[in-house]
Amino acid sequence: MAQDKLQKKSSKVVSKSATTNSISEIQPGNGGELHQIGSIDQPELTTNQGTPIADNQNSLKSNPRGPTLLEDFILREKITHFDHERIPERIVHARGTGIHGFFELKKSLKKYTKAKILTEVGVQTPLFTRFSTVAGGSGSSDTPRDVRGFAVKFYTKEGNWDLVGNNIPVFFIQDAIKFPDLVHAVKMEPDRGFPQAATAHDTFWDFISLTPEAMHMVMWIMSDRTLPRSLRMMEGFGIHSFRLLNDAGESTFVKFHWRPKLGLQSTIWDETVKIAGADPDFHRRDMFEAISAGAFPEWELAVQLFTQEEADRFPFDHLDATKLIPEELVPLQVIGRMVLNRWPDNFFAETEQVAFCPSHIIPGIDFSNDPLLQGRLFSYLDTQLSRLGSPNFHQIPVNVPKCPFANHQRDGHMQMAQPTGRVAYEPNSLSPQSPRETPTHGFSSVAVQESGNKGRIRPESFADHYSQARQFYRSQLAVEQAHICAALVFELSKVEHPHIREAMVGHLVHIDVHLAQRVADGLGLVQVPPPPRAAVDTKDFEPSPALQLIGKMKDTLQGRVVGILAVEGSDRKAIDAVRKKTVAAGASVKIVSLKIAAIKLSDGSDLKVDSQLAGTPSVMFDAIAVILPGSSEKLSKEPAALQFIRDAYTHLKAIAVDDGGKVLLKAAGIKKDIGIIDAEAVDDFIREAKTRQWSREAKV
Ligand code: HDE
Repeated sequence: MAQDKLQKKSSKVVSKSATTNSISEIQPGNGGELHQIGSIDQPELTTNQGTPIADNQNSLKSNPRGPTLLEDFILREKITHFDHERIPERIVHARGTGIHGFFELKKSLKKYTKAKILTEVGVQTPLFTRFSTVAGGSGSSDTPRDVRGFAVKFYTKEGNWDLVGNNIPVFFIQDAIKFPDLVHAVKMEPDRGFPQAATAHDTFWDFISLTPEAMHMVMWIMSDRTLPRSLRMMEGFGIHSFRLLNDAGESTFVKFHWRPKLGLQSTIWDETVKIAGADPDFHRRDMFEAISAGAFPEWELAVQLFTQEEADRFPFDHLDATKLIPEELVPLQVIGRMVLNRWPDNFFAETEQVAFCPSHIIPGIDFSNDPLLQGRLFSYLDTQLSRLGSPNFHQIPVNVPKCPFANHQRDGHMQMAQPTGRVAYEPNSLSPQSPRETPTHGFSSVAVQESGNKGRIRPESFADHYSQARQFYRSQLAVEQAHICAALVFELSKVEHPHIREAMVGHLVHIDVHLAQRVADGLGLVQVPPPPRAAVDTKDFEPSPALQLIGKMKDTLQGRVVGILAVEGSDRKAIDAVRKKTVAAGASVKIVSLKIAAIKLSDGSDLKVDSQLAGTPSVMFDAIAVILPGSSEKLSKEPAALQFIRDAYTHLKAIAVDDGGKVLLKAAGIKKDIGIIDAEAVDDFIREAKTRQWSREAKV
């Protein structure tokens, strides 16, 4: 009888028991627990076959305390589906964050390409971008020292174009055949299952020390480029040379660059390590909050264009992915912008199932002979087949082209299309409406002649492994060089085998003897080990300031977060002044206090608290203000408060303090210093908050 009542009401009612675990409340007979939800027309809960479900709380048993019956198809369907919910995670780049957006062309490349996305100025092309770390599993933290993936799927009028890049313009290896070894070396060691998402272990450095071509990339990954402050503050690079093809079939080489509007910013190592503990989702949350607040991140798309003749004169081979083309040699031309403005509806459906393939390309763009790119053209399609389980992965909504598409491919696992008619082949005479080739504007490859002997041969032009590594290192500011040295010492200190440490320092000698000496000192080596034999002499290229990171930090508070530490009795006026001006300057502000409940300020008004101090270290902020009542001695004994201000100081952040804040500053043993500002001087605070106090670093 109660069951009947439930079924009758099922389209308009919800069982209160859905939110409770109390057995008495979830008995199906407990009809009194049901209630109407106003006028909301709620859909019926059904099985996947559409059968309405009367009870989603109890499995079917032979008696109330008896065994569960095999005939309970509702239970079995639900649990079976659940058991199969996980798909294999990506072998690399498993941890990622995806966002929808658009690309808008500002400058036509019509002279070079027929691709509409690069010729139709002002047109907005929808896209989906996924940022990722490389080494960690999908549940790993956002902030290990790691390269970041920067993959963009453009849904163009002429098909999907995937530009699958990284936040570093070069790669570890020159030939795709070495990729499985590289990845096996960097991933957790197979016998022990650790470390997760870290390069600081023996197998990684063993492989690297035996792979001289990786040395340029090593300089990049040991720099703060691998510690981004935000996904919104990273550059992106297509890495390989691609080709643009115009209507006449002429080809021009191109390298793609993404440049963030917010400028570049990184964290520093000690800060990064603490962020991983305080908020493993630091980057995903930052992006989610920015998109939710309407602060849509934006990047410029820039290209480097060059001809075969120009390439022939470069002092390196542009087909070698361990080399970049300095901006000083081939300047960047900005051609458009990408704006990310819509968070996915569902993480799994979109971010997890998006399938990037460098082979997803459109007429007017073509591949170069870079052997790393050539290998990737095979790998990604193969990986999607294994990961998503079917050649029909293009039918998953996030992967579906937004232009018409039609062919005679049929069937396969999880086929969603239902084609009609008897014709599934081409050419045919039976179905005049069926899809046909379009030689006029269909995809065509560049017509170049290839010659030479077949063989497994590395070209001589790929032999210089150290010159660009040296150029990178020597282009860095002193602070940046110090960070590279410290990172190498940290990483190699985690290596158990001394011969690997020594071999690595040997390579550094080729890059820069002072660098090698500093790292050798840091590792406690008695002398700098001899360098390995190099195939060619290392060249002294001109330093390229464009390779710096700190130099690309923008003088802005946009995208930054200021934390204000306040307690009961803190001064309302001081808090309001800091908050108002920093928000006006573009920052977001969060109030941190001892408890999460609202606090009463000096004037008796209430202040909403955003985060609790013990769970919110200052690493969550770019700058802090400490506004405390004069009598804040008690807080000065609070370890979390002391750590809050000490870390902000050590991490070279601007700190604004009122008189009460000064008491905490003193208790933390911090003396007056650059970047420590009177809370009343908000403009000074804002100026200092836009940067880090690099000159403080030597002291801390
Ligand atoms: Fe990838 N890479 N990769 N890679 N890669 C994958 O494809 C591979 C390389 C990059 O957000 C996999 O869908 C080979 C360079 C990004 O979904 C796999 C080689 C660059 C992403 C694969 C490389 C990248 C991947 C794993 C050497 C920068 C994440 C899952 C020839 C230009 C895309 C997947 C996303 C993902 C293979 C080298 C970037 C296994 C064989 C160089 C951003 O197919």
